[in-house]
Amino acid sequence: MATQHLNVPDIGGAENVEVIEICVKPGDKVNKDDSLIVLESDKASMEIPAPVSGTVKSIQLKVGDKVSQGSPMLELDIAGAEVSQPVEKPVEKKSAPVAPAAKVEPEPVVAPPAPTTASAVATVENILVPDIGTSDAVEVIEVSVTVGTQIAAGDTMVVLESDKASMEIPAPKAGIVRALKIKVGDKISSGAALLDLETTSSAPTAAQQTPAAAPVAASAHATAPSSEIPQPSLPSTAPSQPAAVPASSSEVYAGPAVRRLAREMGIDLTRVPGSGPKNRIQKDDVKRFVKELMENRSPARAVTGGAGIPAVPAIDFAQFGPIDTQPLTGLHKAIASNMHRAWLNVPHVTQWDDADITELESFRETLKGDAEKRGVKLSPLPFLLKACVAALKMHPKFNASLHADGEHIVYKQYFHIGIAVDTPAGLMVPVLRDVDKKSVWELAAEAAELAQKAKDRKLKPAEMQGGCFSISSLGNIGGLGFTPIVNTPEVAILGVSKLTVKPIWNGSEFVPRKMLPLSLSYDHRALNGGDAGRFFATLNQMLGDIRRLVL
Ligand code: CAO
Repeated sequence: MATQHLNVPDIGGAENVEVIEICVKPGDKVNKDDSLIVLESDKASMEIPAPVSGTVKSIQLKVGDKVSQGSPMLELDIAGAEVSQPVEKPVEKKSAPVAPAAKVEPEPVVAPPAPTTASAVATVENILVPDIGTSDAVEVIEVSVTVGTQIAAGDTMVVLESDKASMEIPAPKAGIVRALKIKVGDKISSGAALLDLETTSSAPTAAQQTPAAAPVAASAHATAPSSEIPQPSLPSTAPSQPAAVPASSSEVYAGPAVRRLAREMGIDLTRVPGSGPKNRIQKDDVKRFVKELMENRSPARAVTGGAGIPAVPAIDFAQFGPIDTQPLTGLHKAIASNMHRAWLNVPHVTQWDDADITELESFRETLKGDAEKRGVKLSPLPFLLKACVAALKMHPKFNASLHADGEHIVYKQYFHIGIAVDTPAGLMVPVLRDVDKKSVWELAAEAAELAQKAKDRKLKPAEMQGGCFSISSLGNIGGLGFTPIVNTPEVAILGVSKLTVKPIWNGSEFVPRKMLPLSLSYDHRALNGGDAGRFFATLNQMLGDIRRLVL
């Protein structure tokens, strides 16, 4: 048995940070990564995890103390073999933009190695994973450089995939890759070593020495990326949410050990009520939640109505024949979770109609030459976007969101429309901004560009947020119709199926008309059948005679 004196580790240069909670007392046995104390700066809270397992011998601080790196924390009796383990460093992150009020307790990461000493001519710098906006380890799905590659500042070094989306990590500066520290399939967090970069600068900058060690700065970067260090792009497949309810477990107030326990038990932390100070979720809360689930009681404060839903039994399909089981990608899981959330929270209704687009199609045909000259492909989609804006303007209830407080409805005075894009990685919904202010040509070009970016997994978070309404077009694929799921917190979505020529009675005879099958799903809390009928009437009028769009 040996005693290790633990001091407050590197907390990103923050000083005089308040101790808001001491999670242990003398005599407590702690496991590696169990929370020892919780600090709170004016920007965020951070948890200091135990670097090793042991027994708390004494505690050198109390709630309310102001501490900095190096302040004595506590003494831990530990097994001799573990004494040499380094103290792990806490990393705090910003809350996800969708839930600004939520607190984040990210996973700790091992303190990064010191960068190589600079030479007068060339410096080899150890480039670390910057703040990637999530506390969980994320998978390396692509290494975009090799040893010897000359890269420019901003070039993609690696592509990571979190449980939210994929993200590219850009080079902080130009240089030559001298060594790679990661490979495809590795799971890494902010602060992990990425690669060694030979640069021509005479000394590494402070920012490069500790990219993951400056939580306060990291928070600031979240809204205003540093011009010196390119920030990773973190596309979120989650549509923007009304504030107040944590949208994912990375946004709840819980420490690493609790998060690990929840992961092991398959528990969604957003559903677990926290009993600790400031509603922090503790291990006992997770265990209590599981017990309640097992006893088939409805756990308190469940966020959705999912708690009482009977589970689908796990089945060993191999008993029926050969199978091939593949892991779901993080993106796929995030998409599934968003769909599930929307499906559980939104009382859906879908209405159907056909729009007569015979004239629109003739007009589009006449534009083919122009389209070719402009290098743009003109499908019915940009016309649908314009017609939807006209309908949204006439029926503002469709350009709205229910407020999270359940007391208000928010009418938007901007017209951003999401388009569902079918990609090999799953369904993504980039958003075209200010559709009302753009021409059909501009919309055609922008939709094609965003769709391509989605397919290449190059969408940035901003390109997927802020939608007011969505269009999901399966027209080029086929099918008579479908019930799209509302992209909550939007209140309606238009499904578009394959155009067919139908015999339509014109009062004296049947004539062949090009009919576009439309399905309009909406949140029945915000809209009703009459609203949808009127919306369709406007939409079909616009699509039937697009000259009306200029009125
Ligand atoms: N009926 C018949 N043909 C249609 C059509 C329709 N409703 N909509 C488009 N087309 C035609 C286009 O005119 C184009 O024909 P040409 O090549 O002859 O010009 C062809 O289909 C291909 O169109 P496109 O896919 O390139 O372009 P788009 O603007 O129609 O769609 C995009 C773009 C990104 C929406 C689409 O590619 C896509 O990903 N759709 C799938 C969305 C999806 O999966 N939704 C399901 C969500 S619910 O799970």
